[in-house]
Amino acid sequence: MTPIEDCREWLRNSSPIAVLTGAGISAESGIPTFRSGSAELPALWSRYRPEDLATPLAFQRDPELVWRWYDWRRGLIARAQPNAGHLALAKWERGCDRFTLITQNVDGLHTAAGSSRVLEIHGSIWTLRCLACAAEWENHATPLPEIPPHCACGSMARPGVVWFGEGLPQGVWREAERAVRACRLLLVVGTSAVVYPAAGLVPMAREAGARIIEVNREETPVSSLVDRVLRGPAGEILPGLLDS
Ligand code: BJW
Ligand code: ZN
Repeated sequence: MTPIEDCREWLRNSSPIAVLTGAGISAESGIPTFRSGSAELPALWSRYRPEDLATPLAFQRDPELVWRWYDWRRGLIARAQPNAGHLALAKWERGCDRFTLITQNVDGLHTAAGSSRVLEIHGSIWTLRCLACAAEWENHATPLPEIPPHCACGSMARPGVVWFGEGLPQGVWREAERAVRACRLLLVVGTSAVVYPAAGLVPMAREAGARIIEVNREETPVSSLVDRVLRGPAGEILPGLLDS
C-alpha cells in the first residue's frame, strides 16, 4: 500500500480521531504563516518576528504598533475564504463519531468552513479583552475604527489571543489534552511544531499509543516521531486523504 492508502485505512478504522492544525492550513487561503518566509509580507511587517509582536512586553511598549499588526491581519482574514483543506476536515467531522479539532490558529477559518467543535488553544483574533475589567467581546470590524480599541469602561482593549509567556485558556487546553490522550489517531497539519505547549501534544499522543500522520510542506521537529509523513500542501493532500 502507498503511504496515503495506509493513512486512509487508518482514518477509516480509528476512533477517536484528533487533529492539530497550525498556520500552514490557512496558507492556501492567503494568510501568511509565522515562520515560513516573508516574501509575501508588506515591507513593514516583514521586519518583525512573532516573538517581537506577540508578547505582553511588546504590547506594553507599543500597543499601537501591535494593534496595527492585528488590524492588518484581521483585514486579510476577513477577505479570506476557507480552502479545500479546511472544508475536507469539516466534511470528515460530519461522518465521524468521535472527532476533536484542535487549532493553534486564531483566524476562525475552521468554523467558517463548517467545523462545529473547534478548540482554539491560542484564542481568537475576533475577540477583544479589556485590560482593566477583563470584559470580553466579539468584534469583526475591519479596519478597526479606533487603534488601540477601548472597552465601554474606558480602558484599553487587547486582542483575545495567547501571547508568548502567557498560559493557554485552561478549560480549552484541558479538553485538548484529554482528546489527544484518548485518540487512536492524531493528524498533525501545517504546524512547524516549535511552539509549546501545543507542540507537546504530538509526543503526548505517541506516549498514549496513537498513530500519528503529519501533513506539511516541510520537515518539522516531529516528522521523526510520526508514523506517516505526507509532504505537500494541505489544500491538496487533505481532500484526497479524507474524501471517503
Ligand atoms: C504548510 C503549508 C501548506 C506552510 N500546507 N503545510 C517548552 C520548550 C521551549 C519553549 C517553551 C516551552 N514551553 C513554553 C515555552 C515558551 C513559548 C514557546 O513555545 N517558545 C518557542 C518559540 C521556543 N511558549 C509560550 O510562551 C506559550 N505559553 C506558555 O507556555 O505559558 C506557560 C505559562 C504557564 C502558566 C502561566 C504563564 C505561562 C504560549 C505560546 C503562544 C503562541 N502564540 C502565537 C501567537 C498567537 C496570536 C496570533 O496569532 O497573533 O501563536 S505565536 C504563533 O506560533 C501563533 C501560532 O499559533 C504558533 C505556532 O505557529 P504554527 O501554527 O506552527 O505556524 P508556523 O508559521 O510556525 O508554521 C507553519 C507550518 O506550516 C510550517 O511547518 C510550514 O512548512 C507549513 N506549511 N504552508 C501544509 N500549504
Ligand atoms: Zn473594561
